[in-house]
Amino acid sequence: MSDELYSGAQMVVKTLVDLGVKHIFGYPGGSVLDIYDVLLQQDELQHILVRHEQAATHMADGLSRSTEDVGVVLVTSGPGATNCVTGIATAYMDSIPMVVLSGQVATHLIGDDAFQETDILGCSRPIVKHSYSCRSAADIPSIISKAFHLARTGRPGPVVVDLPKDKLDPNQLFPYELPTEIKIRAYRPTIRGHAKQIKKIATTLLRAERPIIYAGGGVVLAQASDRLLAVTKFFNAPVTNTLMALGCIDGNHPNFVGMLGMHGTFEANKSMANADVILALGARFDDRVTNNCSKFCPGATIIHVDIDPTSISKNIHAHIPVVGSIEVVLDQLLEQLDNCDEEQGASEQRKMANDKWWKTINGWREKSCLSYESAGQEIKPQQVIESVHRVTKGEAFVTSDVGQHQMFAALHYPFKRPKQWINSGGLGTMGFGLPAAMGVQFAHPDSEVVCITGDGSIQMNIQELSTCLQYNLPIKIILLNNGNLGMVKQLQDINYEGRHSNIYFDSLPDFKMLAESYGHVGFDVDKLDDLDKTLDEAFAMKDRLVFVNIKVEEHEHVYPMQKRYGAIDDMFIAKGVEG
Ligand SMILES: Cc1ncc(C[n+]2csc(CCOP(=O)(O)OP(=O)(O)O)c2C)c(N)n1
Repeated sequence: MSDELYSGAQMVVKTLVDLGVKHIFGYPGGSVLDIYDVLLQQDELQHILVRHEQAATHMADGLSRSTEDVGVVLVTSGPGATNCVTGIATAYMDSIPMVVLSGQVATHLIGDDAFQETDILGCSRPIVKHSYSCRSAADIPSIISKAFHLARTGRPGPVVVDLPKDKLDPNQLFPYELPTEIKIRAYRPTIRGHAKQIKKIATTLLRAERPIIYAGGGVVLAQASDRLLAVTKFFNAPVTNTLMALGCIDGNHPNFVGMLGMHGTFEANKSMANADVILALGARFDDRVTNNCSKFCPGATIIHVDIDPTSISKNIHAHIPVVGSIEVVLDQLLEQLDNCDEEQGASEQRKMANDKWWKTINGWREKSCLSYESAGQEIKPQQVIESVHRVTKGEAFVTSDVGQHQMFAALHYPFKRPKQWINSGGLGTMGFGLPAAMGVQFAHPDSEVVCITGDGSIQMNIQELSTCLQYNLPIKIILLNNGNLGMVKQLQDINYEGRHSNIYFDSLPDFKMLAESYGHVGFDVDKLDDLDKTLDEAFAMKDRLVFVNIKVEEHEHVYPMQKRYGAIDDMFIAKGVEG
């Protein structure tokens, strides 16, 4: 502990700096002005002044998803804090480490309906991993350190820290002590899998004739891609990823059968439905994957590995549950497999079964479920994604909003590495894409960052184009402009006999001019011949934000698509074509 004394506001900033935070996304207001005054007097922590607090949370979230860091947000009490609710829920649903520091009215005013008082701890309780209220300024270093620890360990998630104004008072000074070790009573996530369960996984997988690995976002969060690859190789098993896990195995890897679920590939869903053993790693069996739970993969033995015991058997019963961190459990499994003496002849038998399994899977692959018909000079959304993939050489960080464009990106841009694909999977938050791309660009200033968006979604946080100019963020925004809320239209086409209720904006802005008015470069593209060359020109502008407004075919649907209430593999692979 140093002899120097600090105010609560100074301690907030010093703690963040000491924890290695480089960027904080925020917006000032009365209750946090003491912190803002301290921010001005230092240069180790960069504050990013956003235009809307929801965007600050998505920026912190994007930064976190693309790194191993905790995203940090600073907002004022009342509306500043409530504007964060969607962003907190977005991070919570996808288990993203984030700390939100929210101002609060002075302690003696809490409960008085004071100006800009909101019970943000109450508002956010169901969508945070934990929250803290600060009762003494001297506790600030310890509270923020605990918040970081909780946010990034175990099953990660957002933590809210409420800071009453009187605890930030510049005239009240305290000694500063950053805890060297964090201890939180009753919080001890299980990291190692139970040895007996590991043995069971090994023997079950060794006996499997039709195994499949179903990898979820937990694999990305645990940075377990190398172990996933090792297990994949050992069994020569097919691998399918959830929307959240794309990139945890190279999209072009021969064992990768594509994303599974509602808009998953035919071969991924078929392989799941016909597997005899499913190794689920850090995945939730959510309804966008399973379709009708009562019809879910009836013939399979399900192994479910997750760090969160409450996720296991929540939606689908696990025959072999294993609580533990994915990378540690996979290390244990690989060690177990090394020590396993397969019975004589068993490995040849396994090889024969494996060959047969791949023959069946390759038969499903022959359906080419991602193929589509081109339409002359009209641009198909799939063509845009392919062109973006070409011009970025498959290397860019890609963020998306929510809708058809998100699914086209997920299906047609083969991601090479984990943390390259950044989207709101669990909450499905329109308005996520642009601010998330900004967070990514702050964390990776020299990398190419692309935001794939729709004409509905981009308007939900378009004000951040102004922030992009202030901080010179050279993001490339690719707008798949179909002139409607495409994903809603698709559902209305399929489930409501084409009755289109409230999906057309009759007053869309001129996006090119809008981007230019914010000080950026804008392009319009409306015919196929111009697509490649415009994207080449846009991506050649390395230090400018370029907004490319691309008119795409307005009636295109995303396929494949599961049938409502069906099994995982009850699917359409094209309009009216059953798989
Ligand atoms: C904040 C929010 N409101 C509503 C929805 C429901 N929703 C899901 S997709 C979608 C349409 C998205 O339209 P657009 O951004 O234009 O993308 P497109 O589907 O046309 O590619 C809507 C309204 C949502 N996901 N998020």
